[in-house]
Amino acid sequence: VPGNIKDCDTIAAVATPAGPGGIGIVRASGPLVMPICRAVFQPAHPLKEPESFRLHYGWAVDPRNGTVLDEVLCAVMRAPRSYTREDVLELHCHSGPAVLRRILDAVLGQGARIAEPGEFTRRAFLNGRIDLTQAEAVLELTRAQSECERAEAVNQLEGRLKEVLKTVRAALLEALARVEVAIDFPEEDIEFLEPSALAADLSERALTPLQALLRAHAERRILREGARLVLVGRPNVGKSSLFNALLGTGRVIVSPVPGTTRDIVEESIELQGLRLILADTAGIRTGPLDPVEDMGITMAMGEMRRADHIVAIFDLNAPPEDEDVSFLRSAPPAKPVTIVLNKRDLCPDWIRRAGEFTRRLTSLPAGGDAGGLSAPPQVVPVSALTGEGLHELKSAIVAGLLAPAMREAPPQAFVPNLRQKQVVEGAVAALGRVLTALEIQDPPELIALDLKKCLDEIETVMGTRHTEDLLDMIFGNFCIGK
Ligand SMILES: Nc1nc2c(ncn2[C@@H]2O[C@H](COP(=O)(O)OP(=O)(O)OP(=O)(O)O)[C@@H](O)[C@H]2O)c(=O)[nH]1
Ligand SMILES: [Mg+2]
Repeated sequence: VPGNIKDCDTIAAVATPAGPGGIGIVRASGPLVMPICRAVFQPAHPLKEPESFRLHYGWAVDPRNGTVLDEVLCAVMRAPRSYTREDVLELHCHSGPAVLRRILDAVLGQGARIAEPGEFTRRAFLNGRIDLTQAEAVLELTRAQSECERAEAVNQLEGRLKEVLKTVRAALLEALARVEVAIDFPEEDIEFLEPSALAADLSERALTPLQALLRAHAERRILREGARLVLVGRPNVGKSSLFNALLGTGRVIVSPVPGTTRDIVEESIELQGLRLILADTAGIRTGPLDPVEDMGITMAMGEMRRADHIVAIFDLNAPPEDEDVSFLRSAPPAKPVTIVLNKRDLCPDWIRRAGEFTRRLTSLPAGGDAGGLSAPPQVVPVSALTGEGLHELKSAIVAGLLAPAMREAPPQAFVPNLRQKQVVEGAVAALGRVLTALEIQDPPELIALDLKKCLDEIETVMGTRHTEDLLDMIFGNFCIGK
């Protein structure tokens, strides 16, 4: 928040990296910039005052004794149309350590102080030229090593993330205003707090865009670091065989005995340029089991929660029973799943069979939040033994991990950074509670609490405050005095 005395100082720093180079820049920002410029810069052609946004040729001098320090170009950017929204001075000189030191020293001698790291950009934020996401983008731009990082940071600097958050914030403020009215006027029949309409609105205008941000973040991480893939299914369906087939080696034991695999075995592979860690697991079944197999099953369930993508394997020749899909219920909601129907070589009629199988799978009761099957997953019939269908499976896996846009043009719009992602997760969690509360018609006070929490998170990302805005919203949009 501006008002801090330190934010009124004139700051100065060398803006270019240390060491000999073509050009070095000394930059200053703040109220003393014009007098500093008059004292330190001696124009080659007499000027009353350097014009804003022009380069002026001349000399940098030490005002204390008139010593000429270097031949320079001087640029002045007058407030408020500058990087910091304050008066800004840039002296472009020859980049030598002694030159830069002397020019900076001359500027400091006129009443500026040395800038702290990032202070110019911080002022741009404090003075409202950019929001926090853009300030962070500047930092990311200066750090970007790859083309992908650069493109994402520029995207964020242009304000894409800010725009998304702004619309989400507007939706949250509107919802909060409606809820606050319901709190203030409980006796009135307020048609605008119609819970299901409000929930639908919030889900579309807030939850969906926030989830898209998180997905974009996950996809970027997958592009850079690779993804975890887990093979799960009932015993003997051919998980280990498929693991070996994808790897192209006989890495793990395959046998006709159900319950062969106990430990989790991991190997890394590359599919269409994507790095993947593939995990084979113990077949999941219930009933009296020996303790080692039981531990294996627990580990398999844990691996399902950890993985970025679940490959659920079935034996095409054994029609699925209720129990066969039950293991998918322990998958976290919305975790992407690919269904593999294995052993198609044993079934001459496998195309028709696969159709039946898919219909049966999707009609089985998936359970409350069996997120895995809530969106229709891709179904791929294969034979781990002969390798038929493996190519299709690989494509399906890659498609499941990355949205097509991401594969063709990797840097997708507005990918949040880690800090932003964590805060957005908090917002999504709070929003989830709001939607549940609306559904079960909790008192508006409770709903308001989580809405505010969600709003706080969004504003933490943007770096704004909301109390004034909220009041404006209530009085601006509703006819309270009625
Ligand atoms: N014909 C045929 N047999 C297969 C295929 N895939 C696996 N099998 C056989 O099915 C049996 C079980 O294979 P595994 O790969 O060990 O099965 P799993 O799912 O890892 O079994 P557990 O580790 O016990 O859970 C073995 O005898 C395999 O040779 C296939 O595509 N076609
Ligand atoms: Mg196995």
